[in-house]
Parts: sequence; structure tokens; C-alpha cells
Amino acid sequence: MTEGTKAGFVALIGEPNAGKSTLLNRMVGAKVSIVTHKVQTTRARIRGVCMEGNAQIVFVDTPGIFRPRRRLDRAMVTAAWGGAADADIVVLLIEAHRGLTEGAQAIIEALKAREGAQPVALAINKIDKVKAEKLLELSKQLNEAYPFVRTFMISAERGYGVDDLREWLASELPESPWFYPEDQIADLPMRQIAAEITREKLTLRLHEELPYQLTVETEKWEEREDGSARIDQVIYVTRDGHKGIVLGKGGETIKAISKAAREEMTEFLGRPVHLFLQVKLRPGWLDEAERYTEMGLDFRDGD
Ligand SMILES: Nc1nc2c(ncn2[C@@H]2O[C@H](COP(=O)(O)OP(=O)(O)OP(=O)(O)O)[C@@H](O)[C@H]2O)c(=O)[nH]1
Ligand SMILES: [Mg+2]
Repeated sequence: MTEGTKAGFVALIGEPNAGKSTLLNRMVGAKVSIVTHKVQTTRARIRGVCMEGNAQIVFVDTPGIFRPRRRLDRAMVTAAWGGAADADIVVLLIEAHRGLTEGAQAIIEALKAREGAQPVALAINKIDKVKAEKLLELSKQLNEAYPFVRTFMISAERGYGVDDLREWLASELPESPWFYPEDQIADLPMRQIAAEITREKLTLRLHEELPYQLTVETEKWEEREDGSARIDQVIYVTRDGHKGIVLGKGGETIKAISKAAREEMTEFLGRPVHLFLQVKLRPGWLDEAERYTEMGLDFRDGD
């Protein structure tokens, strides 16, 4: 069907932890992008597809934008701006309780430098965390800082204001045939979704720098005759000490992580999963092109 259909890309950008992945999942109606309470959870661009009437909205979740210090940071931030550049509409997420932070200001400055590119809408997120009176003031302040085409007050987690945002986005999209089959929700390969699920469980359980210093890859995926899947994954860590922490006393930590990941994979696939995790020391993975490719990032962007 192409007649009367609309389709386009909507990039979700913002500081780390703003709630971009939560919003993507809410729009799609399924968890396709991992979410944690920590910053820098999302590493690459993840597309989620959502139908609204005759419009197909392809949401592009991006890594948070911050001042990059390391190679991986730079590749992530480049991926985020790349997501914005390719979109029909950009939505900037700002956390209601944090307001116009230095980081948000820096993003707005960068948006100004590319002004005229695409329309940018503002979504003030996490409104469940603040009093209503504060919101008007914040909205005014942000709209003085940048000419947003629209402002939405939302709670991605609770779903407030999300329908309005989706309807408006659908109305703004150009006429176009759909890009994906109507029932497709994500364009990430299953093996990568499975790796992300495990990385989420690791990030939730491990502290400080450790989640940043590890990556997860699906090495083998075997379909079994009984309808179940056997998934073998490797967790690369940069230091020997990290290996012990990931494993935990008597292997307890890795066991709990594996259980949580397996349960989520089983739910996602709708059939039993046998998950095998291996932790490997790989001190230089943060400087290996192949690791970036696996994550969906461009290695050169990290230069
Ligand atoms: N209270 C509240 N919390 C929210 C809301 N939306 C997201 N969160 C929480 O904010 C945290 C970060 O959410 P994410 O969706 O991972 O944020 P992100 O912008 O994708 O973060 P990065 O991938 O690190 O850039 C999680 O703990 C979410 O549960 C909201 O509307 N209200
Ligand atoms: Mg995210």
C-alpha cells in the first residue's frame, strides 16, 4: 500500500539518561532498546517502528550526547548526531527535574549551528517528577533558548502525553510508502538484541566504570529441533580484576545475570532459550574496529 501513506524518521536525541530509549520502547509497544538508570546505556542507533493510522513512524534511538573523552564516547556521540542528520524530525528530550543543564545548553548550541536542517520538537520528559507549576517556566526558558516547532510535556515511563506526541509526529511526516512491513517493530538483528539484553543485565548489576568497560557479543545461535534456541555469548572485559567481579563469588553474579537475561530473551522470542555466557579478558577491545562494527558503530568516528 502506497497511496495515502506517510512514513519518515524521527530521531530522539538528548543528554545521557534523558529517557530516549524508554520513549522509543513506549512508542513501539515493546522493549527493543535497553534501559538502565545509568548514563551512556545506549551505544548505537536503534530503530523502532510504530504505526499511527496510515503513518509509519520510524523512531531512531540514539546514544546520549555529552562531551566525549574517549574513543568509544566519540563514536557514540557521532552516531547520535548522525541519527539527527538523517531524520525528518528531531525530538530533543530534556529532563523536567534537571532543566536546562550545561549539557542541554551545549546540545542546543549545536542544534543552532545546524538550524534550518529539520524541525526540532521539544519533549520535556519525566514530568511525573516535578510540580506542574515548574513546567511552564521551564518550557518558556527552553523555547527562548531555541525555536522549537512544538513543545510536549511527557512521561515516557508512565505514558503521559505520549499519544499527543505520536499523533503530532504522524501528522508531520511526508507522504511516502512505508519502509518496513507493518508488523515489524525493530531493525536490529536478533543476535544483537540478545547481546543488548545481556549488557543491560550486566549494567544493572555492576558498578561504576565496569559496565562502560565491557561489551557483549553473540558468538553462536543455534536453533534446536524442539523449538528452543541455544545462544552463546562472550563478555569482553578490559582488566583481569573485572573478570572476577563479573563472575562473582562462586560464580553467583554471572549466574544471576544469566538467569535474568535468559528470562527476557525467552519472553522476547516466545520460546525457550538456553544461554551460555563466557567472560573473556580482552584489554584492547575499546580500540578494535571489529568490536565497534559488532555494536553498530563506525570505528573511524572514534578517532
Ligand atoms: N520518573 C521517570 N523516570 C523515567 C522516565 N523516562 C525514563 N525514566 C528513567 O530514566 C532512566 C534512563 O532512561 P533511558 O531510557 O535508559 O535513558 P536514555 O536517554 O536512553 O539514556 P542513554 O542511553 O544512557 O543515553 C531509567 O531509569 C528510566 O526508567 C519518566 O518519564 N519518568
Ligand atoms: Mg538509551
